[in-house]
Amino acid sequence: MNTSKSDTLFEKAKQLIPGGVNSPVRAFKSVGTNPLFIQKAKGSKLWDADGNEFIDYVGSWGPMLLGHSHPKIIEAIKKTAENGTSFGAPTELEVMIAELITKIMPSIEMVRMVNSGTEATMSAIRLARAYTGKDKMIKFEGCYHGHGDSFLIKAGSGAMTFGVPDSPGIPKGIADYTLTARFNDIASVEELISKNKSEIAALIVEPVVGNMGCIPPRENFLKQLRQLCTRENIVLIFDEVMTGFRISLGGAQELYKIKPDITTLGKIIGGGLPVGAYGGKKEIMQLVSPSGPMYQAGTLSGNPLAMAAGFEMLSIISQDKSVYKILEERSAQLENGMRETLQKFSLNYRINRVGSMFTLFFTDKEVFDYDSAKTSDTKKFALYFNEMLMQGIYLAPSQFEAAFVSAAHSTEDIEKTNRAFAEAIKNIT
Ligand code: HOZ
Repeated sequence: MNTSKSDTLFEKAKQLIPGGVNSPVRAFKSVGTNPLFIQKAKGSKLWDADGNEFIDYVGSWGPMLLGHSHPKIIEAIKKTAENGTSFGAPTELEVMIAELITKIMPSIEMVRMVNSGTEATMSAIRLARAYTGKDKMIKFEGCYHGHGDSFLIKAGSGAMTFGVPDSPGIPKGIADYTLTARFNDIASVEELISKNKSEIAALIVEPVVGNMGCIPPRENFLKQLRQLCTRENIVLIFDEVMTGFRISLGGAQELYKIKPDITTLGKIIGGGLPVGAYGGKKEIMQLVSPSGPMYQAGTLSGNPLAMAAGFEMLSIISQDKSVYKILEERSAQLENGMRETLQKFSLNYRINRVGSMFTLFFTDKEVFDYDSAKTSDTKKFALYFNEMLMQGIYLAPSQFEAAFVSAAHSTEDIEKTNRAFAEAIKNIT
């Protein structure tokens, strides 16, 4: 059998890069195969180094809401690059994108751009501590907020996939400041608050979890979090790195009508370039240096290429009203097709979907938190993943990630995916 170009590249990469990849989940380790090395992508499709074509539901883990290589975004990047790629000095584009973000998400009165979601969440926690003068924070089991020290405690995403939710290398002193509650369990939050009275600076949550697979909040859960945080002077942080501009233009906060104090953003606001942001109430944001004492900085923050791509992306999705309609229609078509197949095979696997984010869990239990997500049969998931891949469908290589539909997915793409799904389920059942 001929070795594929991807396999050859992976062998070489493993000698040079830890695990052969620059971010763990993409290594395909939990599905028992080698990763594909990607050569190019356009619309809903991507092509690997061997020229194989796939319908893509990873979408660079979220940012490709409009599909890959959207002509207007590419044009904006090219045009901006002609005038220089980084100045380490302010540009008009930064003001333009800040204005657009604050308009789309009114809870964000001021915003600071950074380079990744991890930077955004690390900065948001520091800011909450500076604002409240308190040190502890609450996060939820299975939520993932990037790889900052304080967050790799009972973390989701790759940490959950590889079974190391508490990473080594984090001093106990730091870990002690992170308290973990159970998602969708308000009593677990109340208990932590009463045991740590007046010590909690912030509560951070993925309002719809994407990093233990897609898990929506139960009715009133976010509202109850808001009430508790207001009562206890705790800064409520919505990590909308995945949900922002995806599950609705104004993110989860618009969909569920809850106003957080701080929001962290990433992915879509960079239109495929590396960007993150944190923003919120003016009163809190004014503590950020240089208007206040909370220090946070970055040479590439507000980088012109990233701002140009992000601004174009946000302009398109805020003007073109058809985008969210298409996303919902395609996602519903996909969900319905999958449900039909499951029914046909008398399988009760769970599909959680919020807008264009979804996950199929290989369990017959309702999936609403970390423990219930862990009831999934990950061996079955691996079989399913490989069956889909063989039929040209590229999914996230982990049970504990969300799949993303884009506005570039056509009804034919979805039909093909539903046919592949039926075949995959038949072959693994
Ligand atoms: N943290 C991303 C998933 N939630 C994975 C990023 C990657 O491996 O590229």
